[in-house]
Amino acid sequence: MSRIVIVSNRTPGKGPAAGGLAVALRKVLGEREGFWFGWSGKLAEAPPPEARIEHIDGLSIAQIDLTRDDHHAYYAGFSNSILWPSFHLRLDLATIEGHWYEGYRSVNRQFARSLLPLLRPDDIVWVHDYHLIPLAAELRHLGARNRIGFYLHIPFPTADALYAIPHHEELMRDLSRYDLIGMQAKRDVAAFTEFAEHQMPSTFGGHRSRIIDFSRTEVDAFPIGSDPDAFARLAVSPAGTKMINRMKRSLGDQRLILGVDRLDYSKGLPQRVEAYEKLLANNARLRRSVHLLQVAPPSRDGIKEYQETSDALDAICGRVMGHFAEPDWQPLTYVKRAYGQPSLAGLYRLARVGLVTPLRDGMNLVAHEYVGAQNPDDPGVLVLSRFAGAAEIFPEALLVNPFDTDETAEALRLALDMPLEERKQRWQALMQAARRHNVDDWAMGFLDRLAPGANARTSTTRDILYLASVA
Ligand code: ADQ
Repeated sequence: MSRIVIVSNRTPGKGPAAGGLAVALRKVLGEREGFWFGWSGKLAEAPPPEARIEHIDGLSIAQIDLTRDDHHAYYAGFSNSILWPSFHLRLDLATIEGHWYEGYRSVNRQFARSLLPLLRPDDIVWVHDYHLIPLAAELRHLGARNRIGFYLHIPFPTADALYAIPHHEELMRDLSRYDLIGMQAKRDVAAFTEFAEHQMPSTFGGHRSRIIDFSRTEVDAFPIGSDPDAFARLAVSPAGTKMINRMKRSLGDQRLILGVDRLDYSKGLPQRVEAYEKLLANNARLRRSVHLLQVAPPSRDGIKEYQETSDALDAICGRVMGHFAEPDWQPLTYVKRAYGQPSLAGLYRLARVGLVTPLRDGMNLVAHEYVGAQNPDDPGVLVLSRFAGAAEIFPEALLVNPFDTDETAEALRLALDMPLEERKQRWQALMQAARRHNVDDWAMGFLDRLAPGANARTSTTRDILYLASVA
């Protein structure tokens, strides 16, 4: 059976994997021969010529170091100050420095050069996310003939936002060197197809650029999910229960509204707190009976726009506290640290409302995890942005426009007032959808499509299901 090679910006570290994605991909490598390739997290004077191979927690991991300059241009620069904001339609937050592209390409070239000697001809290569768009082209340039797939974890931009990215044409040409491109949602596939079918000439006229040929590249939506039943178990585990009891003691009768995010401008955090402010302003009866807990540890804090988002969030939390807090009641708590999955699961289970309102998001796994952790006899309500990929999976959530803070405030009120019967009905539909889109099937589904027949486990399961339904 062919080996699977997973390539991502960072390789997984020691100890328990933090997210469902890392767990699922570890599982893929646990069931199949193969290895994980990526940046080691270390900065070096000069990039080492060969990858270091280590065996960590039963996984084979091949890693390379990067120089400080290359890493800065590739990661904080082109990936996170140009691609991330543009793909999230925040051109106002993009910073464009021309030389970053060279660093981005150079790191992709280094990845290709170090990976190629490790590849066997029938290895299946699965590349993850916007940091590594050029990797297939660089590998092919060096002679790789393997099946290579790419999964984009973030949304695909609209054509206008794409045209604002320097070298977008080369990047799209790079994408055409993959055999399979997986996107989170149908809306992303539609945006990609729109570009592929109506390609515009490049900015400076004179020569008309060559049309990119996508005829050998398959593109489809493979919505990622979590492991909802694992979250259900975690929520009642000793650590989950400990968190629930701790929170119950401090909340008393107040109902909990919960937000859990990385601190990122795409997550709509200031708008979310503003919606909560409107909820309290419009519904005096709810004061003292609700509490908003926002968990948002900083991320990418070397980038100016992230610091600004953090300041904006501090300011609006302060404003809501100043306006509504009383000596014996606080309307909200804002925690800037990350929690382990068991504690998160406990928080999810206790929350009457899961408030997931990104301005734009590839999927949003917090929505999936919140659904998984609910108590079937007394489930909470998911208030979800219609601009998260998760909105395609969870139509039974209360879907809101996160830019419209009046609408989000009203959805919060509806969620808090929702009768038990309706909560149960909505949650049952949500849980079914979360199970249907679980992360194991996501990984197997992608690999099945990338290399049909190479994935013995799923093919067999499918055949058996098919035979059972025929019988
Ligand atoms: P992220 O933008 O990081 O991921 P998301 O899907 O919301 O976003 O979260 C990923 C994981 O981080 C979840 O498992 C969650 O539990 C964890 N997490 C988030 N906030 C946390 C906190 N405060 N403390 C502890 N853990 C926290 C990108 C895309 C998403 C896409 C994922 C997976 O931006 O749209 O869903 O990849 O494809």
